[in-house]
Amino acid sequence: MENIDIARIFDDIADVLELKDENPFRIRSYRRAARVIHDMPEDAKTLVAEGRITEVRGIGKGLAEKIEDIIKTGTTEFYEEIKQDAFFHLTELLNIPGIGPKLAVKLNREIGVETVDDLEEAAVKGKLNSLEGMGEKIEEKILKGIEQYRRSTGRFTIADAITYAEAIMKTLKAIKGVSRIDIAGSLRRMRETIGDVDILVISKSAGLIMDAFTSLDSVADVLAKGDTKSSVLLRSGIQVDLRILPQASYGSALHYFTGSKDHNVVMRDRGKRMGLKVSEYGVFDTKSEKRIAGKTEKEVFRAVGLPFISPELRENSGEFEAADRGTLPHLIELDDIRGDLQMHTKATDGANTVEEMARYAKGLGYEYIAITDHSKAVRVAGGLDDKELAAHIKAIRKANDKMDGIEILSGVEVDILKDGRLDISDEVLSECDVVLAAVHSGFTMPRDEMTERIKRGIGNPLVNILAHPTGRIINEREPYEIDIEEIIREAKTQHVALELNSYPNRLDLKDVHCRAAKDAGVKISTNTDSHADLQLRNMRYGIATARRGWLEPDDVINTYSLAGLKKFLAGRRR
Ligand code: DGT
Ligand code: CA
Ligand code: CA
Ligand code: ZN
Repeated sequence: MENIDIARIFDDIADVLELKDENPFRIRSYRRAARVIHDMPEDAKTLVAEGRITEVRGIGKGLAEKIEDIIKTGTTEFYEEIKQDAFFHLTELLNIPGIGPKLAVKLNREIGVETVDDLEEAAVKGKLNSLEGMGEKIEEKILKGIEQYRRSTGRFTIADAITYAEAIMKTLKAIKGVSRIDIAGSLRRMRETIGDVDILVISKSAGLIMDAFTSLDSVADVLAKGDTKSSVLLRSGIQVDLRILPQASYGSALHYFTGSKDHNVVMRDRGKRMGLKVSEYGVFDTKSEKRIAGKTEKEVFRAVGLPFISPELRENSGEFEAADRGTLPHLIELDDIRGDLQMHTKATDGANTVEEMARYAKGLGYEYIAITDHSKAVRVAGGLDDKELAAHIKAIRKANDKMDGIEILSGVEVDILKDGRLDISDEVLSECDVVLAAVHSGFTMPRDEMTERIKRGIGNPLVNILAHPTGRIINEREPYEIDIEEIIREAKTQHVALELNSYPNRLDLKDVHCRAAKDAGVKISTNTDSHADLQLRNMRYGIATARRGWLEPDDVINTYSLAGLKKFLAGRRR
């Protein structure tokens, strides 16, 4: 149960109540609950387990009880009732732009529409025009809405969003009269998934920019077009909002539209206590109504007595307290990274040779890499057995001898079998410079068993790093059930680093768990898990997540010099 799933339950309830035309206050309170849970920076599961759930703004005792119920049982009594309601089937229709609760009920009563597919069929067959009170071209509108809905369900990975955002920025930057352009919103905060992309611009030629923006090749649909704000839907299904802003308040707007909402609320309250009004238009003296700051973000922070807070930290998860105490972290940067410790080659399921990977890594300015192909249990990837790995290690050493300017460490991503044993012998593992261990099968094990399995796996003193510790694939596969706190404790005891797998649909460990690991004194290894040389560039997503996890260079072993790294690795093998 992720926060999104819990929020979904409250939203479903609100939908059904709305379809039934129930008390609007009741509907609104369910909607609000859904929003609060959806936007929470921390895992509801963790908050409940630690008894901190009522500390979240907007969660009182009543709501907290419902959330606990959902986490424990996956549902609530009322939700089960709601699911039996005849109207429950109609909630999907509400996702279609242009269909509200009244219309949904009408379509159901008069022509028996229950699902989006039914609706599509009715529209295609021209059954809607005959209904009373339907506007012109209703069928066309609804079909367009259905198409839009099907393309835009779910959030996008950060890599998808960045790819589109950067392309758009490049085009807009080239337009005359654009003096500044920035990404704001969740993408600037580098959240692991992105709802929509927010772009801010300073320019005197608004018309020109809006025309260019709404006629980009990648645009499928223009949702709104105005002088200061336009929104488009890209063919990929990603929505992009563009705002044109005046220079004098640009810093305030950039701060406001970067969010998060929770962070903004605290800024506003903080200002209020100082006799200031903080908004997207500037920081104003409440009495004189004079603007005292707004041109730059730094100015805005300074006006409320704060140093600049990095966007990745703006989740109201302790950044204000740390700023006041002067203990904000010196966040890790991509430039701090000296090597990459997980990648695959042609020996298993990679696309490139050892030499090719090394050459590309050298081009990125790295001092070292580790080649870590799969072991035999991962049959689909052509995993190596003892003998094959031993031969591969020899080949890696040979490549290392031949190549100047970068150290190629020999390694393996060894499988942790269901009983916690590793599927490569200690004899061969001890030939490796670095050993990553990981789970690749049996994902549905009960929590206790999975936790024990992994603890046993990393209990082997030859293991240095636990790879993709929770196994999730964003938008595809939930993490397996584990006691992550227990794993963090074990990693500390065993002197094992936890991986922050930087593959953009993994980002595993995720941000809050990176922070927990850091707090427990456990080191992180940011690796790309590349299966082709170009993927070595995915390190940026790992660094983004590391920053969201408050990590500093010293928390990440890939920032160490080769000697420092070797020392860390040797620490395990006494
Ligand atoms: P997303 O798009 O769901 O990934 O998340 P954001 O954070 O980009 O959210 P978005 O696009 O709805 O709005 C961008 C920022 O604008 C958001 O982070 C904070 C600010 N903002 C928008 N609406 C509100 C609001 O009602 N209250 C406050 N305080 N800030 C808001
Ligand atoms: Ca956004
Ligand atoms: Ca937006
Ligand atoms: Zn793996």
